[in-house]
Amino acid sequence: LAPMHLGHGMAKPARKKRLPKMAQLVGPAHNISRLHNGGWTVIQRRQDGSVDFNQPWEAYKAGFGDPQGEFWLGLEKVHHILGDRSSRLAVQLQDWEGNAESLQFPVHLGGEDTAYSLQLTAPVANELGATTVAPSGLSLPFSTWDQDHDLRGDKNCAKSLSGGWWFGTCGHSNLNGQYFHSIPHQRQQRKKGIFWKAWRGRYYPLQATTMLIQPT
Ligand code: MYR
Repeated sequence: LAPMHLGHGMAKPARKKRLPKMAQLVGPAHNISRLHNGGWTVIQRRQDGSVDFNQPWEAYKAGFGDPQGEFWLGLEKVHHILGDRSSRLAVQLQDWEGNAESLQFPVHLGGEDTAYSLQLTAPVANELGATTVAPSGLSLPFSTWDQDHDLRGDKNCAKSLSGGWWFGTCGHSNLNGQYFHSIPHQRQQRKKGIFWKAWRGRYYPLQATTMLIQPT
């Protein structure tokens, strides 16, 4: 990993920086245990749209997909791996022009009693571009279309977008969105895609993503 450390005052890496293909970073994966790589565990991969990520709460809790292809490891397993320790999360993003971006930041993940809330310190949440951040930081529960815990009182982000995610305002990121091979003309469709606003923007459907965790 060539991580970008957030919240430590470091400059953003150049946007066009190329990284090795994610498959090489991650290595062959025949089962969950072989997904471990230098203490990092892959918890999510998108690359071809072969798996439907618009799943209900129970599926996001238990995990789904193909460990050799696209998959979601499952919130319960992620919580089990991280325990109550503070941890690191890495996100690798690829666009359709050969550009890659890699971020990593400290997180804490709560259990199901907190709807698997992601706890981010204020500097990290601000660096990530969160809309509203209290001095004590940001606590962001996980949401699916059938369990709405997002920070929008008037909206169900998982329903109006797609997939399960730590939705705040609906517009920050969604790496579990619908996989698009080309940019849909309809705005209503486009917003359902896989996006990371601070990198390629709100309406750019990413080509590939990987998420990794590491207990610290
Ligand atoms: C908002 O303002 O809408 C909320 C901003 C939230 C920023 C943090 C989202 C990062 C989620 C990364 C996945 C973590 C996996 C353990």
